[in-house]
Amino acid sequence: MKKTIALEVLTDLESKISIKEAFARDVLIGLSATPKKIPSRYFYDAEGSLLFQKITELPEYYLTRCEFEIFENHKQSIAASMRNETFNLVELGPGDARKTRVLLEHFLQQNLDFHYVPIDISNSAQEGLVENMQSDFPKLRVKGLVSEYFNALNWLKNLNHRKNLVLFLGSSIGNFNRESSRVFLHSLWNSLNADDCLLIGFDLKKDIELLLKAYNDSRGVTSEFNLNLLHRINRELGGNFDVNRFRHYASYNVFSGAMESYLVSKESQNVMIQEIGQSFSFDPWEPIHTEYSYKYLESDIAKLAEDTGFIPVEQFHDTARYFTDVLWRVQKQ
Ligand code: AVI
Repeated sequence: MKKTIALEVLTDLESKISIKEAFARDVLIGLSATPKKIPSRYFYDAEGSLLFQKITELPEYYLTRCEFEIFENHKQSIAASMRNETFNLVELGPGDARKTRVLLEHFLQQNLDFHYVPIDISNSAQEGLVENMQSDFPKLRVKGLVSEYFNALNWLKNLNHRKNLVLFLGSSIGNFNRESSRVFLHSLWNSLNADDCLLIGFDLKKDIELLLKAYNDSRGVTSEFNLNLLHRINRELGGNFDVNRFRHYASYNVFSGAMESYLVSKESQNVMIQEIGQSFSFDPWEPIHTEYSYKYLESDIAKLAEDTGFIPVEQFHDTARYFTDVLWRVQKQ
């Protein structure tokens, strides 16, 4: 007999277009622009999510290990901030939630009174996650939501009046540019109640050599992850990209403080995309921008909290001080 999965699929009334239609629209807009670009959110189809998982295990990609270390060393303090509360532990874009398990296990051991509410736009990814969590932690109360983040948070606000501790982990905020990160965090603030909390991960500015290695790993997994965007266009939109005629390139921009990733055309070529009904031409060495991964100073983080309505409560670092998770509280008059 099939077990019931604690999953709620919320429909966003404003956006009725399918993921494939949005992908085709964004590829058309991006490849028609100068310089060419494709939004990084399209990395994460099934293949891309597996490749990202492999990246997190690479020796050069320190970010995930640092955040694991932070949770292992500071789970007591994180739990202490929610003791005597009934709360939702809401996770935005949990992926396989490997790091979150450290917190879940500890919160359960400490008998904290909480529900785990992962929110993701992919139905299949959420189904797998909720199923795994239910079988690995039989005592855990899980309610997976399939929706855009803000839509889900607003739904949650009307459903119950438990306090929320929102997790936005793994430097996901780094994939927004400086302006969009402010807009995103202020929208998050708007969807939360006074005194709700946010635990958010930031990758800190550090020796440039370490950054370059993290995004140009020796096994070429990051290159595969980036090139998968072209495979995805071929698979889903009927493109005829010859992926071997492009290369991965990642560099650090010291002025903006971002690792920037590109796919560069190695020669002059035309690529047809059936679903768009158009072909796109590439000059030799013409780039497609695919991702920003912004790195932060401690002072940038403090300013970001101040500008978006949050009060810093506590801050945690790994021992190398490469990464930080900060606990912020929503301030509303
Ligand atoms: C998901 N995100 C935080 C990763 C990052 O570091 O920007 C994605 C990634 N791109 C290349 N390697 C990892």
